[in-house]
Amino acid sequence: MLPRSTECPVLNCAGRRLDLTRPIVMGVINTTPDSFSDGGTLYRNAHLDIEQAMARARDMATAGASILDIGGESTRPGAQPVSLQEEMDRVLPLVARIAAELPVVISVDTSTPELMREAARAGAGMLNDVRALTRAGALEAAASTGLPVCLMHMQGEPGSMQVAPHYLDVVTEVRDFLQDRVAACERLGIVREQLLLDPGFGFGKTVIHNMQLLRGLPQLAAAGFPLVVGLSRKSMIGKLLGREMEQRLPAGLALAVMAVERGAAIIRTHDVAATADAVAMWSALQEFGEV
Ligand code: 8Y4
Repeated sequence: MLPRSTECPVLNCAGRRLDLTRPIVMGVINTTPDSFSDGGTLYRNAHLDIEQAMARARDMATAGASILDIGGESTRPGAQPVSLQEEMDRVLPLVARIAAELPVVISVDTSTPELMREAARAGAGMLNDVRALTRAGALEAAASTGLPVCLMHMQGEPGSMQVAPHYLDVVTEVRDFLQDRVAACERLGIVREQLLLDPGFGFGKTVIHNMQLLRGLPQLAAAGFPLVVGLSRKSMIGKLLGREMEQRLPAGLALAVMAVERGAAIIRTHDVAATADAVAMWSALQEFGEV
């Protein structure tokens, strides 16, 4: 079995330590109106929204999430672009509340340099960028925070990425892209020990590409960086098994265990309690074999 990461099993997340000796769970807290609150009705109440998100965050922390990932931009195809102010207003109050109240590492899902800086000030412990710090100023902003960064692979842009994904060899291309982004980070002074990598399941990938990436995960893990994997509820499950969104949990758990078996360090999921148990069962068997 491959190690979760060859070295440095502990990340420094703004003073909170993240032990990656065993695989851990990152819970998804979405603040976008189309996936949170009551379906984006015209009348929205910021106070109620934040209390609802806090209740979700508390539940996830109790259920075993070590990290909570907070995003204010929807990356689903066809989603409305979000202004900087709106993204800040959605994310920052929640970061501050969670930092004050819950013993978790807060990851901020953003590609926006200004939000990276402000989120770090508000108490974020990690940055998660689906654009791998490719936006103007993002490398500099991330470097200035000193926080660990998850670099994710995406082919194209959210609006059009699923139109015609194409690769000659998806595993090699994803690995080479991420390697280039690691080099770009290092040039700006972000040390390797603070970097995590993610193949970006579903981001400009067909079901076949996703399957090839999951089977090829050990080749990505071999680079020695902790791997973040997000497969929970994604359309791959719908397409392969014909399951609607509400019926994707069992397959999501299977995928989580398969990812961990192939070297994933962090599982990003909407279903924290079930995923934490699935991953803990994997760790129990793993440690049984080690003694
Ligand atoms: C159903 C459920 C359908 C979820 C689509 C989705 C990842 C990520 C997202 C990921 C990292 C999503 C922000 C897409 N996915 N960040 N973010 N890795 N690091 N879609 O796989 O969850 S959002």
